[in-house]
Amino acid sequence: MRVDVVSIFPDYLAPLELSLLGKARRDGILEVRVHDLRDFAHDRHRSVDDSPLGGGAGMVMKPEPWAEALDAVVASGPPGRDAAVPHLIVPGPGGVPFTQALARTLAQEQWLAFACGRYEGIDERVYDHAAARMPVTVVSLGDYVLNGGEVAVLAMVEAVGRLLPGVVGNAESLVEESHEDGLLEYPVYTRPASWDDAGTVREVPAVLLSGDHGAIAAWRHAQRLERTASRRPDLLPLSATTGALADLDVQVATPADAAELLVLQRACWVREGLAAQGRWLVPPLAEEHADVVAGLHDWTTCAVRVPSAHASPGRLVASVRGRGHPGDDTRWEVGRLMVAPDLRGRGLGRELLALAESLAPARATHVWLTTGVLEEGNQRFYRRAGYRPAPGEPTYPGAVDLSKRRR
Ligand code: JEH
Repeated sequence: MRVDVVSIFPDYLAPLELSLLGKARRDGILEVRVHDLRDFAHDRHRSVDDSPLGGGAGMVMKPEPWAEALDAVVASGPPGRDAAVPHLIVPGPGGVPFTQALARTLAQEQWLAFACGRYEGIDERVYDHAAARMPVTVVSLGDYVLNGGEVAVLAMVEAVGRLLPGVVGNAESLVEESHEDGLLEYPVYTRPASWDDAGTVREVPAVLLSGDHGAIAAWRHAQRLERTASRRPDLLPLSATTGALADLDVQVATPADAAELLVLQRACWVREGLAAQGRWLVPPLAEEHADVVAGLHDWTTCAVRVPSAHASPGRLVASVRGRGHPGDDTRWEVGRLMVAPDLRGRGLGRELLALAESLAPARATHVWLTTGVLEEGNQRFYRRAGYRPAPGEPTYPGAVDLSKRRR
């Protein structure tokens, strides 16, 4: 791939000589040419900026040097009737967001050119001049304000460059990335397993030393769900919902939620407990606070609250939890689906069930749950959601196990 960069600070692009990209350049995978915009300014002061017409703060980049510089880049292309032109990327705070998907698209191009603006930006007519000669895309690195396009170009060339065949040595790394499911990464560790950090002993989670590959995969998946919920709730399918959940606050539950979860689960299961008439134990009723806390460690639990206008959290009104079945993570288990009595009949249960199903890892082949043998309403609800009786003995006396194939 060929990359041309035009800037008034060519030295800003020096890091492109380093590390993986530097190696790619030496290996002939990537050819980077950096041009000084001032070489195309011909007045005595080689000026590239002027005050904005119509008034306003700051300065604007003049059109003539830009037009000449971009024409020179185009003219420097491979000779011949192909008349190849670069795809021009102009970093700007008002551009289309730069994403991994855009990086993948740009990695398919033979030739990219980047125009690094400064000041308040580039005279708008330069975009028209360029667009008459080549494809032009204004791209933003993110919703914050930089002083110019150079830092954005460093980021974009690095993100695109590492996708070129032969740049990232470990082909596996890129394959794994392309299997992305939109969740954040799990935390990683290396030796020593027990690290004496100046008196504080910091341990690697024991599961990673267990040799139990199923348990490790389940733990990593749960970590990914937790991180995504706390750092990037926008990525979780749950926050994208437009239905009953949309107005509510969905988070991965922590031990601070345990007391409220216990109260809600007792309220939600008491009818089932009365119907059992002591013939069997209903686990959600038998649990104490410590059991709920323990459950939060073994399961990924979603706590649903009504939003609160104040600093204090809103009331806990619903919950559901999911986990890979210990020893068999092709089975995604869902449970403890509960909705506060005053919020029933709004489809919240159905949405929470779908949410819990969506948290399953890609390798899960079926979703599995259990409900009370006397709870005909619940059984109908799950049947409508696609669940059918699971073969084999029920997990508990008084329970029916249901299962559904995934997608
Ligand atoms: C910034 C190229 C060339 C600064 C402010 C304004 C914002 C409201 N993600 C990115 N942030 N900034 C840039 C970028 C990318 N890619 C970027 C650039 C240039 C890229 C000059 N500048 C500096 C600059 C105007 N403000 C934009 N507004 C929404 C916060 C206020 C006005 C223009 C140019």
